[in-house]
Amino acid sequence: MIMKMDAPTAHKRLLKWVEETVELCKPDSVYWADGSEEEYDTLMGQMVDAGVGIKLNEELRPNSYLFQSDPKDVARLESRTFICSPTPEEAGPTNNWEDPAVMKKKMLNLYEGCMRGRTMYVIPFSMGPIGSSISQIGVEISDSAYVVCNMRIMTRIGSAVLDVLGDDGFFVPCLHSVGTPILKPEDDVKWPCDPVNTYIVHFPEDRMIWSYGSGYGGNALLGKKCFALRIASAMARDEGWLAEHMLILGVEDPSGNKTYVAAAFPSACGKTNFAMLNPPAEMEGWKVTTIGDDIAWIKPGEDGHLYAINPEAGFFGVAPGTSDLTNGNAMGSLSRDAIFTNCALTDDGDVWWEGMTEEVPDHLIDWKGNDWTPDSPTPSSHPNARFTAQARLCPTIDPAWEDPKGVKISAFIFGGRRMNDIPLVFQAFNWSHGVYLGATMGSELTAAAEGTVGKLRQDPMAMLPFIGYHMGDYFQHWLNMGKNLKDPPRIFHVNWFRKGPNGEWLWPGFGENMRVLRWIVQRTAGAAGAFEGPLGWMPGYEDLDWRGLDFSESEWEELMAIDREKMKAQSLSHEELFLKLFDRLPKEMSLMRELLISRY
Ligand code: SAT
Ligand code: MN
Repeated sequence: MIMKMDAPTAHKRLLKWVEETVELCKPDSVYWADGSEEEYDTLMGQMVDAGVGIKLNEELRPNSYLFQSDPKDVARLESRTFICSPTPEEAGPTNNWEDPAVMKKKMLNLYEGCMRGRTMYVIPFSMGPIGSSISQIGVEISDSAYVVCNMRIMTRIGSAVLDVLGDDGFFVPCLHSVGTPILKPEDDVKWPCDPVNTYIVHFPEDRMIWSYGSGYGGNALLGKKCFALRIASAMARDEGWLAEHMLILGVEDPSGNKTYVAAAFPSACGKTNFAMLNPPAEMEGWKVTTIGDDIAWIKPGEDGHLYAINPEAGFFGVAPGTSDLTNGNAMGSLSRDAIFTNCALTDDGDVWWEGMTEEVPDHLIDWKGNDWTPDSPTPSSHPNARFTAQARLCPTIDPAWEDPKGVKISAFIFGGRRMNDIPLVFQAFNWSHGVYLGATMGSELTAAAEGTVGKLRQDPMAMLPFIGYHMGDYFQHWLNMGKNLKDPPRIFHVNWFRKGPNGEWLWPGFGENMRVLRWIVQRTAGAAGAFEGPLGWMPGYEDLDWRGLDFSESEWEELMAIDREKMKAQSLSHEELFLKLFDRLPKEMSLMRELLISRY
């Protein structure tokens, strides 16, 4: 057993925490991750030998592995996610809350001896380029080698992080256990988890994360939603920056000028696709580059502008639906050195998922390990099957993606999934109006299984499950941020999902979204036309580049139309969320709503 003596750090608080965790969780051994390639290969080798993971065909998918989870552990679990601030008011009505003392007591009971028979991994990690002034350090303790390997792709881990941490640097402790000690040989299962006792708990005051019972995605890779959004949002509020659920992309115009944009979309709106968009060939000279596909940390620079980094180093993307047609750049990123979870296995040792190719393989092993044919009644991959891919392998990765200064943000985009009311694109009148657009963002439910079709789900800034404090205070923080900037980024709203009377999509989406992006970027430079509408500044037909797309002016009119009666009804739905937040809702939000109604 490697004990404290062998620890590769002299950081007192870290050593003490590791020692206490050993005493509590009682692992068989302790291993400090150094982040090396050999370490990754060794851990993967061990998991393959144990039948936990599958090594994919080296020729078809070099250095890549497939894991299949317990069917009861397949996604983030919002009902078990808690913000344990000192009072329920601080967590607000949109988060689950429990008294921190009560929750700690309950979880200490669960953690007691939970790593018996297992190795306890200590994983120092940096969110953001190591040493950047926008980056933050965390240390995850986990009893899962799968977590170590995923963290090595999604973040920067190991010795280099300890060097920056020094003897007394700040770090966020993140404790994770799959919650299944190995007490007898039968306990050593392929995907250990404890769905009954799963908890994903945040202590914003302590800047600390405790997770128990799940090995999947955001429940277990604690740098992602837990740290980079929930804990970081609380840190950002206190320190004057923003931790947002946003992709960051660069737009290069034909003369080589680069404009960076950060964008928030509700789930299932093609966020990863947008971050890696391939412009239509006819829009010669226009190019999109990728900084990140999920999370942005944004800080004001000395010059009064906002600078953003992607705190992550990889993509944890939804596999089904990803193809060379929908997102060739994601396919490029996962062509090697990747981890797949809950995808299907092909007969030649590669992965497959619904939508990957037009031709469906005759035979697969599905995500549950069963034989599968096109006649099988269930999909071969779980709908939330994931790829963990290195950002540096993305064909569109921006040369500045690891720049410690970050990239200057010129525009924010808030997206919606609105089938029958909101036009394709418009620009907010000013910063506070833009914050209102973000605050009232929503998506219409698509499947009956999700609830009533067409019902609007409010998801402010796509942050509903990711704000580590009261949502009203979060809106106030956004308003405050704008006041302190010299030239705040322009704010836009887009909706790729509008449908016509016969249920047909009015906008082709995907690469064609470049036409909207071009208008947005030109607006931020004061170089594109717009007219004033009730919702904001809107482009006219002539303001978009139509080369290579047959889209008539009357189609455009339909796509951009505003039905004043529908809009009035919609603004009532904003009130529902605002009422919940009433005692902490900034008055600007109510005023913006009044102004909006008065313009219809
Ligand atoms: O599981 S993750 O949190 O990483 C992804 C998601 O559910 O949004
Ligand atoms: Mn996300």
